[in-house]
Amino acid sequence: MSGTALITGITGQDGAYLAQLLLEQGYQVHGMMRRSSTETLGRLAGFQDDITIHQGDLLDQLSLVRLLEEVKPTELYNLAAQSFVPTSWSQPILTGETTGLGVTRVLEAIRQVDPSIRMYQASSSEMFGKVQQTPQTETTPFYPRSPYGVAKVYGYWITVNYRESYDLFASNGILFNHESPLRGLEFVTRKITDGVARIKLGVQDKLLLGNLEAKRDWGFAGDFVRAMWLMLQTDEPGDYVVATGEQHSVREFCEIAFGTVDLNLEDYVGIDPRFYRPAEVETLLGDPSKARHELGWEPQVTFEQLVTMMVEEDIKRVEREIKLGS
Ligand code: NAP
Ligand code: G4F
Repeated sequence: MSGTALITGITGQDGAYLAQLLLEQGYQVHGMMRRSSTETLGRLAGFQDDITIHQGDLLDQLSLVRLLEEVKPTELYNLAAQSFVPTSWSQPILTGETTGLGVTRVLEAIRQVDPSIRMYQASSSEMFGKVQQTPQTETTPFYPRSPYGVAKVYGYWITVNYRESYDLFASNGILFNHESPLRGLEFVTRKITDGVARIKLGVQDKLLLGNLEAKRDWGFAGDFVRAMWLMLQTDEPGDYVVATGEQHSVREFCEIAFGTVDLNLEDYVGIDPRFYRPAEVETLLGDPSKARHELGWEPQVTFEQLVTMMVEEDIKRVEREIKLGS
């Protein structure tokens, strides 16, 4: 018998992939979204009617308590966050309130309403920041490099603390970067694939980026949400690194993306210092051995397949936009 799942951050990239996976597993899926004056459910197109959407906000404790009382979830996936690293320097307090303290609000709501709810916390490889060892594992010390990373470290430890203090089933997924055609346009991978599509179709001339030498361990979001679900099906809660174990630079991502449409990045990519960060995470590489052995998790989509999939989907979307505009 599958249960009832509540996803905070249902309107985001991971919310959409996770909701689809849980529906396939037979769950009743509920999603929390914050009030907005514009439509934010676009990523749920095609299966939105199968999900029950509720309003709520990580900044509002009462809304979380009410939601848990109403939905009575067996599993809660806390994906909501201010998740864009550069914004965490321009809005550090909002980021701390949402991405950090928001986790305590969710844990407190669980404690108050039903301590048997299993909780997944969306922790991040950004916590490793200025990396203290390579590859990074569950025991690598954290050294965050942005207000976002600092807030995620708080969210990680408050999850561990509530597990140890109150015996909650609360697990952290330390997820490395994961991307898809549903990725927000401000993140570097999607900015590149959207730029490549626009340049190929003649509606953009240049693509301006920041640090091309930064290295990330990039995977496919559809693979990574499977690890989130597996973490809540174990006998005991725990913390897991989820990564591909393979690293590429932003430059390499660009080379493959432009290569997919027979263009050279040198002809189109420019550097704009506005996209450099006050403190950079230069390199991230995860060791997912624990997730492989204890969860049986393996990524299915390769780096090249991911880049190609994103470029192809952006080309289709930009073509549709051009048609609609003409
Ligand atoms: P995303 O696309 O930016 O989605 C974030 C979600 O949080 C959106 O649904 C957003 O709602 C919601 N949200 C923001 N502030 C909120 C608030 N105050 N109350 C309620 N909801 C709020 O992020 P993602 O890529 O899906 O990532 C999901 C989670 O995993 C995040 O916690 C992120 O930090 C973490 N993570 C992501 C990665 C990655 O590579 N993608 C890696 C490690 C960890 P709106 O639509 O209204 O903005
Ligand atoms: O795509 P990004 O903005 O992702 P970042 O900062 O690694 O954070 C993402 O992954 C984290 C997991 O490690 C998540 F926790 C977080 O929520 C988010 O999903 O930037 C990746 C790299 C950076 O080193 C950045 O300096 O790309 C470099 N970069 C170079 N030019 C750029 C650009 N990043 C962006 N966003 N835009 C550029 O023009």
